[in-house]
Amino acid sequence: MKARLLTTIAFAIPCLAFPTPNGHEFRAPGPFDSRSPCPGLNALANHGFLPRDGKNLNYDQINEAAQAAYGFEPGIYKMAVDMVFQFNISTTSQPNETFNLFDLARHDTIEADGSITRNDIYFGDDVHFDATVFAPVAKDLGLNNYNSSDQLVTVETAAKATENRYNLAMKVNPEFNASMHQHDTEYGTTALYLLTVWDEGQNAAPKPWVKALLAEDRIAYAEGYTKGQKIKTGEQLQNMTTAVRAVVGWKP
Ligand code: HEM
Ligand SMILES: *[C@@H]1O[C@H](CO)[C@@H](O)[C@H](O)[C@H]1NC(C)=O
Ligand SMILES: *[C@@H]1O[C@H](CO)[C@@H](O)[C@H](O)[C@H]1NC(C)=O
Ligand SMILES: *[C@@H]1O[C@H](CO)[C@@H](O)[C@H](O)[C@H]1NC(C)=O
Ligand SMILES: *[C@@H]1O[C@H](CO)[C@@H](O)[C@H](O)[C@H]1NC(C)=O
Ligand SMILES: CC(=O)N[C@H]1CO[C@H](CO)[C@@H](O)[C@@H]1O
Repeated sequence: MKARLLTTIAFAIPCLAFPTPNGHEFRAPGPFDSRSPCPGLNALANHGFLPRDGKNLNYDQINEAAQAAYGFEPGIYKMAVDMVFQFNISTTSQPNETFNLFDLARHDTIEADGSITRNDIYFGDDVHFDATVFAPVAKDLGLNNYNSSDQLVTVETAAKATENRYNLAMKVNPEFNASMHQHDTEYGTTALYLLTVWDEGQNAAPKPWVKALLAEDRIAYAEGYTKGQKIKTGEQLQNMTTAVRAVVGWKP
């Protein structure tokens, strides 16, 4: 209840929001900084939880940043980082140890078609935020023009928004890839953003927090974001993924 009140006040009066942690103010990337198709990692670099240049990142840095900024349990991103090395997509001088954020844009490795904030590689750019791609998603999520009694993204809303995006991508992209790997990750990244900006007290994701992460690669400290009291676990992420998939009747 207290958390809810504080969050509500923080929405209304941004200067009362929880302060941005020291040294972790938002700074947009410069022309020589490396960024990825992943809003979660880009935001960590934009806030200095990862090196702001986004280069030569190793597993320990990712692991620590995900704990410090988002409150994830240790080890939760080991498999994701291992995939980078298994796919041989690193372009650093130590390609089995480190990678640059831009390396993650290599299509049909971890990067897949039907992202909710990026376009498909078929249209030329799968790495930068794409306002045209995101507009219908934002509309489905109700991220714009909402009132004070309608401030939360639910699992149901999020699942349907992603489903609509997949359907649209399949319709407009003649080379839409429905590879096995892609199918495995479907709706998983939706669960990931929900859990990252989940508000325990309200049992949903505040719209301004969702919008900052997805549309600006930014952590919504100015809008009252906190990582919460409880550590976010792999089991929770698994359950969230199951819940998102259940809404749309996704079958493996
Ligand atoms: C630290 C916590 C993380 C969060 C909150 C996060 C969040 C997300 C989200 C929400 C998306 C979907 C974006 C969209 O559909 O437009 C995404 C995509 C992606 N993430 Fe992350 N992520 C995290 C960590 C990682 C890690 C550790 C890796 C690999 C080293 C990774 C690699 C990717 C890649 C390659 C994509 C693009 C997939 C696609 O094409 O949609 N992410 N991430
Ligand atoms: C990556 O490189 C390793 C070693 O060179 C090789 O065994 C592996 O098959 C490669 N993986 C892919 C996906 O190409
Ligand atoms: C990377 O690891 C693979 C085995 O996983 C090995 O074959 C390859 O030589 C290593 N590459 C470098 C540059 O260390
Ligand atoms: C707030 O928005 C919701 C959803 O658009 C709507 O159902 C509700 O009537 C609105 N409430 C107020 C007080 O305007
Ligand atoms: C995850 O779901 C399982 C099966 O429904 C349940 O037993 C478990 O308590 C859930 N875990 C969390 C952390 O919610
Ligand atoms: C497996 C597969 O179909 N891969 C294709 C995905 O789409 C790109 C371009 O859109 C093609 O180059 C791949 O061959």
